[in-house]
Amino acid sequence: MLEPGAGDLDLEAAIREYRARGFARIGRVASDDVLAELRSRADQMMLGRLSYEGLFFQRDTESNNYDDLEYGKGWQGPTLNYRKIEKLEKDPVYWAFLNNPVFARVAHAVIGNEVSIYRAFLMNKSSHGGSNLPWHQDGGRFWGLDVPPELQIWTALDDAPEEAGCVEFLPGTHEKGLATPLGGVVPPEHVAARGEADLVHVPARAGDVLIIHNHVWHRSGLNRTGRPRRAFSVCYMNAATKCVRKKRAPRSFVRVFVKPSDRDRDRDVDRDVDAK
Ligand SMILES: O=C(O)CCC(=O)C(=O)O
Repeated sequence: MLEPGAGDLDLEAAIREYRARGFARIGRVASDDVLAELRSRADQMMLGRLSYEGLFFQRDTESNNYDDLEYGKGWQGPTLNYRKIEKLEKDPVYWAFLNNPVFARVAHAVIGNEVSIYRAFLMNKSSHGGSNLPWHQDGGRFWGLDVPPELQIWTALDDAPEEAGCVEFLPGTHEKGLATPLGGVVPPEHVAARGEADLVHVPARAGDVLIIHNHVWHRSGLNRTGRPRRAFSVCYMNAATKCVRKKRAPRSFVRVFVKPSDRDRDRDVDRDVDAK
């Protein structure tokens, strides 16, 4: 599943950079075989040939304009022009990849021993161009969590050069926390006040991995290559993080990096509790 040598990447240096700037490259982690499998599974899901209960889809616009996106419509029939698929942890190959030992080392170093995921999703900019994702932060009131998560691990499934809409960052913007309590898109007046002179484009090759602080201002433009530009992004957090939403039943979050022997132990404890 992993690129030969992925186990030797200098993760400590990357984590230092992520802490200072809000993002860092960790290098090439995914092998060609797993990339091909992840791409194929994403396409099969979009086309409705592979499906899991509870997958979340968002179709992209025909106008390539982020403001025209529609919400809450789910899967709208077979097309490769979906922008997002969430809940990819339901797929065994995505699940195995997001549990890989390189990501485990990063997550344990940043978060601690007990880790869960908030979300695991595909960000797709289809061959039609996708849409322009504005400066945003990944957190805020809509996330409904008692403690804001700080670690996302992003993997390029295709090459993502600048013309494909690579991810762009404003370094250091994670340090001041959320621009607004709501989170999400950073209001243009905040961007104007800070300035964009030090904007960093981070082009990537398929298999490259970035670590991204949830609060760093990041965005991505249109895909002008005529080929899909897909990426897999996972938000990891401390397993003690609780959902505080009130309108619906609180979410529970799946634990990751759990050794099979620990799962057996947890099951034994459950059985023990059930028996009492
Ligand atoms: O892939 C992209 O264009 C952006 C992804 C992103 O915003 C994220 O992973 O948080």
